[in-house]
Amino acid sequence: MKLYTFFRSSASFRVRIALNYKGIAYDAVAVNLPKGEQAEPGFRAVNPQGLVPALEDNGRILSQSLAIIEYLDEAHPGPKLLPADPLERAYVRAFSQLVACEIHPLNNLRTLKYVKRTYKLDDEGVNNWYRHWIAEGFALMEAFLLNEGKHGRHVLRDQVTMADCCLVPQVFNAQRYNCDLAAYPTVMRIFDECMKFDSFIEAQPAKQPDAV
Ligand SMILES: N[C@@H](CCC(=O)N[C@@H](CS)C(=O)NCC(=O)O)C(=O)O
Repeated sequence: MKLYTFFRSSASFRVRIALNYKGIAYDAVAVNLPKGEQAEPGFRAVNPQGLVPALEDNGRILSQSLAIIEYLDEAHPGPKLLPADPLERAYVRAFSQLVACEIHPLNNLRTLKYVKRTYKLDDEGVNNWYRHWIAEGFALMEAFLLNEGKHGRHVLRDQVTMADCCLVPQVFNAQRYNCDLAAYPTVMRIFDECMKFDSFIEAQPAKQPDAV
């Protein structure tokens, strides 16, 4: 199994956690995003979307982190990242999509580059954009957890699921931009619990071979 990844990519980080948690060995192939390697023909031949992560399993290429995690859960042994109960699966998917669809696209590299270039923002302007969407998104996550009342040490009670694989990288990203996360105590408690697991610790950006 081969994972095309970049150490700081939070979507790649989600899949690294899932692979580690399920005990699946993989080779990491680094795609340097700041250098633009995602747009080069070599990587476009792997994933025409020009996005990491991409996973190669038995010669087949998979894209999109949530689809990859669900595939790994369905096609490979190891502890389950999606619960069996349909309502609980919907809950885990809803939380995961809150991160992957409502927060991440507004703050990923190409979005930040576009707003910076088009609206002539300086670094402070870009940081304000970033922090605005983090504050909105984290408020949604915190409210979702409290309203649903299904969380425990993890998003779903005391069980590690795909939702935790999404929560942790998003917190890392927000911390990198010095966002104040004090207003989201439930999110942060779950983050702290997750970071007790080797599978999360080993997947973090600083531990990756391509980390600079
Ligand atoms: N929805 C996609 C998002 C993938 C994505 O945006 N990846 C970022 C890194 S986290 C990327 O490759 N960005 C390249 C770019 O913006 O040019 C997923 O969940 O896999």
